[in-house]
Amino acid sequence: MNDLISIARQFIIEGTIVSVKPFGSGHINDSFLVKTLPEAAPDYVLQRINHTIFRNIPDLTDNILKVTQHIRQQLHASESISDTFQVIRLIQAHSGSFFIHDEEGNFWRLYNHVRGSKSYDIVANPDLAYEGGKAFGIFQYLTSGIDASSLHEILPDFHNIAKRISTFRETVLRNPAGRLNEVINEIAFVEARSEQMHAIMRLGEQGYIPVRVTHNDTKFNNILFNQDNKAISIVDLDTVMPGYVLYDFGDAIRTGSNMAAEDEADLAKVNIDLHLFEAYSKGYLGIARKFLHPAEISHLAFSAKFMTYIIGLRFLTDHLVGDRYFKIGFPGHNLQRARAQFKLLERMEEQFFPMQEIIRKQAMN
Ligand code: GN1
Ligand code: MG
Repeated sequence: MNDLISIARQFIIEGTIVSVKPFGSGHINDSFLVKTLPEAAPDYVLQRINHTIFRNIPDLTDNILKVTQHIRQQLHASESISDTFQVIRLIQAHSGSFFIHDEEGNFWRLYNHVRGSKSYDIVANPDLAYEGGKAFGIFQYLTSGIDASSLHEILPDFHNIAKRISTFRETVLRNPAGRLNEVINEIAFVEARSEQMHAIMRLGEQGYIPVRVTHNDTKFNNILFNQDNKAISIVDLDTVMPGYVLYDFGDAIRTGSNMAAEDEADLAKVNIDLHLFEAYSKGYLGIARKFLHPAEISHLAFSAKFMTYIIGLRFLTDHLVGDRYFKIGFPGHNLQRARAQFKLLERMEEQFFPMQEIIRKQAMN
């Protein structure tokens, strides 16, 4: 903890640090809540950035500064879209930089912690889902004035399904961790759907859907709520880069309409809740139908299937390579995650028609 305190002190903070504790449930970076006194001073979130995944920290930081500064300006503009929406702020270090590179080679950064905020790994009710949808609609609206091509592509091909599938197939052939025998059913599941899952990529290549500024990691727990359960901010901005909105919508549904955890072991609990789906879509489209293109709207329901597929595929691939990307809590965790995602996808397939109906209805309202 002393080390963490001394790292946090290298940033320009208010108050005196009283504790630093592990925070959140991310699979990539390490996050800590830095509490300070007096009460009036803000608390902070200290993060060790996973630099084997995020290899260019200056570019990453550039993107975050550009996006957060733009949103802040938009929120100050007279015709603001929301009274309660806030944007998180990167805290500058005494050195003048917005990150620290320590002697051990680690990269650190500090954000303000939004006072009184909380997040949800599982969405308890449609009101939260509605708020979450609205928050991502607002986020997309507020970033729409940024030229997407001015952002660095931090993780190239992040949602490139052709590349993800070819990496998967190559991994299956190599079988580097010797785990192939246990995933025969999952491989068949992936292969049976590989063709249809190219749809969004093709729409993009053919120019039917625009490249926009997108968040690319719209897990529901990246939405901050206040004590009244109003969504007030969006966090985890590492993957904000040029992309398709369909990825953002789909990932939010994958995590925000599933009644079970992302890694639920009891597959009977995994399901898409259509009430949550409708509420999220209503909140989102209430803002986004004003600027989405027809081909975007007509693929929203599909995007939920797509994102569930591609994340399941990434978990499965990581299991096959021996758990090198996602942090795991126990052996077999990535396989358990993959199985839960594939079960969720099956449930979405069963309920795809009502999902499409819901989108049609909410898009017209
Ligand atoms: C990772 O930051 P975190 O842990 O929420 C991953 C996402 C996945 C998610 C699955 C940079 O996100 O793409 O959807 O895990 N982020 C990166 O839970 O790979
Ligand atoms: Mg993330």
